[in-house]
Amino acid sequence: MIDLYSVFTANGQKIHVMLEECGLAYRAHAVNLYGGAHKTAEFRMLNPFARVPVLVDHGAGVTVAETSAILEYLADKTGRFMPQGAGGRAEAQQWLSFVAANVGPLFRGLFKFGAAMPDNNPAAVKFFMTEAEAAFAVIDGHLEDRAWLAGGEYSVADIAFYPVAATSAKQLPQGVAPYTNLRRWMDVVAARPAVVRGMAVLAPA
Ligand SMILES: N[C@@H](CCC(=O)N[C@@H](CS)C(=O)NCC(=O)O)C(=O)O
Repeated sequence: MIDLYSVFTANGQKIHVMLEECGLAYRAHAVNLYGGAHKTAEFRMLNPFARVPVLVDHGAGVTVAETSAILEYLADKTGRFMPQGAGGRAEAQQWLSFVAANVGPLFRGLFKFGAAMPDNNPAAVKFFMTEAEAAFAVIDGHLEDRAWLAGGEYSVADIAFYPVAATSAKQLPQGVAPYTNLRRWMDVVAARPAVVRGMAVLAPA
């Protein structure tokens, strides 16, 4: 059995979608971030970085945090959603890293300085917004002549980016409206039954 400690945000949704795509049995536990549940000594035993999501695979004796590491772990475990050739695999890891290490933190900054502290630091908001829009423009351009982000197939790279486009991008003034190729790709990903199920996991009642 797999236990997933998570929240209803893009970072959580990446893993919810992957688990649903892989058809793995799991229990999703909502972590009360506002109550500081992730800062306890008990939680830091699972993830020293005090962040969600964290996955505990009891059968394998594995505990893993960081969305890109969790996605790669599940891809290795199931043999799914990671292109098999060296080139395709490297490409998937490149886009996975770009989303987790670059795009994700931009939206974290935008939330912290924008939604969480409105009008407190307009320069910071402008910086994070401009960078996030530039990242979306890069991904939109990349999708101009391809159906998927990497390796010519649906992969962990698409699974990592879809929740960011569907959820986090709402923080941008125009959302995903300016990005035609991205919206075409989103429509295809959104129609997958596992994506529909995964995006709804831990949704507030
Ligand atoms: N780099 C991490 C980011 C995870 C992250 O920022 N999670 C947020 C929730 S979406 C969190 O735990 N925030 C708690 C905090 O910042 O104290 C990953 O990819 O897993």
